[in-house]
Amino acid sequence: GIGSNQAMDEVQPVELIQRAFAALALLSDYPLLVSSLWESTPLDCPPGSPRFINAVAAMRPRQLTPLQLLKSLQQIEADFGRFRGPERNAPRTLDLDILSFGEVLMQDAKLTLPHPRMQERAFVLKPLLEIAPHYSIPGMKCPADALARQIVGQGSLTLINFSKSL
Ligand code: A4P
Ligand code: MG
Repeated sequence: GIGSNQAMDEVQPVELIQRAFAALALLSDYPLLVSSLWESTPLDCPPGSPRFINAVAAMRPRQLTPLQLLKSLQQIEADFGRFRGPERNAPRTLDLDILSFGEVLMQDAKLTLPHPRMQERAFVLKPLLEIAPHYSIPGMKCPADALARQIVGQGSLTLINFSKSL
């Protein structure tokens, strides 16, 4: 799960996410599958936070364990100027979350799988369903498309239409 709502130097979130796709592709030994880019209303963020660009990618990680993958993702976030301050959900140049890792279920200090809030977030489920229409969250009976239909009141979530700028 990929999110950005802050530019890095002059590079805007849409461009950062496209660059993040390229960085993730290097971690995958199978071609990276990517969703569209979606613009979303910030959820549970400090007042006045900029709108987000969100996307989802699917990969077959070269890293053998979820914790090794997390470390690689955090290295990419750092390379993209991610700063972690004290404020929760503060604007960020790049956030890379592991939504699920195969069928792995785990909960430890560094990593919870599947991602504990993914099932309640349209900005995660909508892009995810583009690339995996029949996906079910590991450990959950209800398919992700049914979960997505139940979500209301998260502001707007709009597909970014690149053809406008061609
Ligand atoms: N961590 C535990 N499980 C995972 C996982 N599955 N994937 C730990 C990645 N990290 C995981 O993450 C904090 C710690 O979570 C990490 O050190 C890792 O060990 P972080 O990247 O520093 O901060 P975060 O992602 O902001 O924290 P958190 O609590 O995961 O935030 P959320 O719940 O993901 O919310 N609104 C819109 N529209 N779009 C967004 O993308 N994102 C958030 C972040 C809030 N509102 C949003 C969006
Ligand atoms: Mg994160």
